Amino acid sequence: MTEKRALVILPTYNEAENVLPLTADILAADPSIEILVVDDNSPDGTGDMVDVAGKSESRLHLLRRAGKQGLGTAYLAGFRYGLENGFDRIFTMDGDRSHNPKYLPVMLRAMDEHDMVIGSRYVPGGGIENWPVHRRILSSFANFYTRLLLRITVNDCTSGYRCYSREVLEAVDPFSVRSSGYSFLYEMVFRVSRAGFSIGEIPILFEQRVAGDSKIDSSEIYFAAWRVLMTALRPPELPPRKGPRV
Ligand SMILES: Nc1nc2c(ncn2[C@@H]2O[C@H](COP(=O)(O)OP(=O)(O)OP(=O)(O)O)[C@@H](O)[C@H]2O)c(=O)[nH]1
Ligand SMILES: [Mg+2]
Repeated sequence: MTEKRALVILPTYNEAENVLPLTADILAADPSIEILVVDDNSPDGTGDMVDVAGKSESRLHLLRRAGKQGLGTAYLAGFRYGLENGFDRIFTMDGDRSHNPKYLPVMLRAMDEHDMVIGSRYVPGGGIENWPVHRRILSSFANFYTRLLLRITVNDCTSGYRCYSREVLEAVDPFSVRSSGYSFLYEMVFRVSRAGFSIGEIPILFEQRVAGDSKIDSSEIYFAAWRVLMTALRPPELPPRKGPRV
């Protein structure tokens, strides 16, 4: 059996203090993993730092975009790169060190059993470190509401720490997802589960960012709640499933 190739997509916008320690930890976590940083021309020089580091590290790649274009399209640019370059396992992770790379090998092993694996804060053993109470309540309510309205069984629909198989990305047409941020995350879970693929959850401890500023506005969570309702009322047309998992 040929070894499966894995890519971690790291969307970054002004993560200069985080990006190189994070990429070093990811590369050390598993020798089969490569990284694509999708940087939106960060004014703090994040992209330049990755560019320099990539010259002496063949597993570190950089995709620069002209300006801040949002998290959803950064994921899509990464998916396109991963599919075009023959990767079989495609991860997404936040670039602010909230997602600990120590879970990557565990998630990779779980991909032997599942088509998609989520690093989950809301399964036994998972959790969130140092979040203010209002943010915890909002996030767990958002997940409860999403599960209920969309009738999906995944516990953490808005975790950005996840892995998709190539087959999943080829089947669910992520390029037709128009929403960004949290909406993009739950909508992908919805599509993957509706298409009949198996989704596993691995408990993770989500660590609050220690450096740099948050880029996602909390208003996005209200927008996502609205989008969930719209998706429940008018589910997107999904392409037919290509065939059973073998
Ligand atoms: N390329 C790109 N990356 C982005 C954009 N917006 C956010 N990001 C990155 O996406 C990841 C998640 O964003 P965060 O700001 O950490 O969002 P969050 O985790 O909800 O907020 P905090 O908990 O406050 O960190 C980080 O790596 C950001 O740098 C964007 O427009 N383009
Ligand atoms: Mg963050």
